[in-house]
Amino acid sequence: MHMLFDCFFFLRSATGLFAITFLTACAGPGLHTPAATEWMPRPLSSVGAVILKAPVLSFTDTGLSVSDGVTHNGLWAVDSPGIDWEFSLDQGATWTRGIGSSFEVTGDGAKMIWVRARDDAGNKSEIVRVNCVLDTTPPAALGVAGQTEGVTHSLKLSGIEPGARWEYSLDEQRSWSTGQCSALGILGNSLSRIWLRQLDLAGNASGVQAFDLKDQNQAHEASSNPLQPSILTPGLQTYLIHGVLVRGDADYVRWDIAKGHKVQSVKLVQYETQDGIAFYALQRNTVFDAGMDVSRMLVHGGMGPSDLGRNVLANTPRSQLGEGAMTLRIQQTGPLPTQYAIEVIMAPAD
Ligand SMILES: [Ca+2]
Ligand SMILES: [Ca+2]
Repeated sequence: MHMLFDCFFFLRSATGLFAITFLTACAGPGLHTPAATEWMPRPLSSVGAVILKAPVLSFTDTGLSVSDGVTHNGLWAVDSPGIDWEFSLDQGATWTRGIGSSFEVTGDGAKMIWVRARDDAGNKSEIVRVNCVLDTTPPAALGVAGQTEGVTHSLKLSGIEPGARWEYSLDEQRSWSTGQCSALGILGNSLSRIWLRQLDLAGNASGVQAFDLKDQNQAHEASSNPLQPSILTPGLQTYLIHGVLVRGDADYVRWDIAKGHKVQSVKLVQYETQDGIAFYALQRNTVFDAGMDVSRMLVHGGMGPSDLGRNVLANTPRSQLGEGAMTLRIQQTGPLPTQYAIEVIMAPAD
């Protein structure tokens, strides 16, 4: 995404030409905000009498926010059609002639970037100023400590940078999903390995870490008894339920939503099979005793490849997502084994 900083216009007064520059702030919390207004009166009858059209300055804002000015990309584009330009990184003390239509800023840290048009007659534009933070340094790899709590295996994550997010991959790093809080609760017997990493505020990825789920001796086959579902350990915000389904073998898993919290999403995140589709249902109860009575289910339906990443609770009223128990049933009607993984995200209630 490009941020454009071309908001300026001119006013003519009795004494000469004035330029007003309004700079769009690329600043978020803790960042410097560019000067909002710049008055530059110029005499009309000397060298430098003409105020040139100011360049348009843009850069690619990266990371968790693409509007906070924190970026790992130091390449700045300058649009100054037909007019030479120059830039300063020291608030105008020294200027560097621009070549082409971009320049690169190096060195991590807060940057005050000034750009203006110029010509050989000494004419200049007003200065376009932008403050940003360049961060090209990847964060350290996550610390990961596993522990088993009941039938849930919890990965406690440490070393998460302020403002960073952590991600996991179930497909050997081809795709990544974002986790919440600083732990991942895993229940099931299908996944063999999970990859973990963090992305800092600017979007730099840390080194990855593999966590072997087969060697940890914590695989748990989810209960096939609707009245005795497997129970996720409480207190975490990110969970993965995984297993293998085949005709006649449904999985039942329950979680308890703490007071002041809600279920934010329930998503299929892995589905590997040669066989059609699975069927899921969620019931607001400590057991799944709805049977086939859909009126007692919160949601129900098919889950297949086209449902990957879809929050099945997206249309459920918020009032039904709060404190209390919720039980999942997932099953398959075909004879070929289906591997699945479902992500459950909890969050503080609004
Ligand atoms: Ca950013
Ligand atoms: Ca960094």
